[in-house]
Amino acid sequence: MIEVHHLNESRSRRITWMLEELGLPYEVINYQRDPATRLAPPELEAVHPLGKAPVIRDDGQVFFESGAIIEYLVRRYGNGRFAPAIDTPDYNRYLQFLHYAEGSAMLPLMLKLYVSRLGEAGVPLQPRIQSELKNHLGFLEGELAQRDYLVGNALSGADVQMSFVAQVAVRGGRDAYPNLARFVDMIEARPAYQKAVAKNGV
Ligand SMILES: N[C@@H](CCC(=O)N[C@@H](CS)C(=O)NCC(=O)O)C(=O)O
Repeated sequence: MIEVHHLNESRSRRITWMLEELGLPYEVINYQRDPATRLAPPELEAVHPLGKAPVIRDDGQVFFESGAIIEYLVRRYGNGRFAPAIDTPDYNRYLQFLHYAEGSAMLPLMLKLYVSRLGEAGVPLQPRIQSELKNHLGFLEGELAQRDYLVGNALSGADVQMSFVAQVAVRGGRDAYPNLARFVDMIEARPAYQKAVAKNGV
């Protein structure tokens, strides 16, 4: 059975959700963040060299990185679902969003989080962070203007991977990005998402 190493309030909710969408059985090993530092407990270092989540074990192999895990699960267990046919323009768009989430979109969101902790000392960085946020979130808002899903007409692994970006983005306010907010509502209304959260938390 697939083993998921899940940290509370983290990106690993994408993996439990993906597994529920796929209808696969899985076992969750839970870790709790330190309430003060928000860091993962040191036990995660037993399965991830950097002590981060998510991590999965399948067929005896342990590996990490959400995008790689989602791509693997869809390829191995999707039976044609949750990804476009390979060698199509949509497949390349699917890869684009699988990589864009952590490769580009998360950076300004994380910078905003960390720099806000600096108080006055962080003020000089704010204009650049805000302009990058506007750039990325404006791009996504436009991408979702005419469509419900980022690729094609059905949920794909790319939507699952981008869900964390969208959730963090709209946490700061729904009004500026109504299409992103609608995307988050669509995700959170899915029975598989609700099942994953009910079983394992966010
Ligand atoms: N790009 C990685 C990010 C992994 C990551 O930073 N996970 C966070 C949770 S959202 C974590 O484990 N934080 C705890 C810590 O850094 O101690 C992925 O998508 O898997």
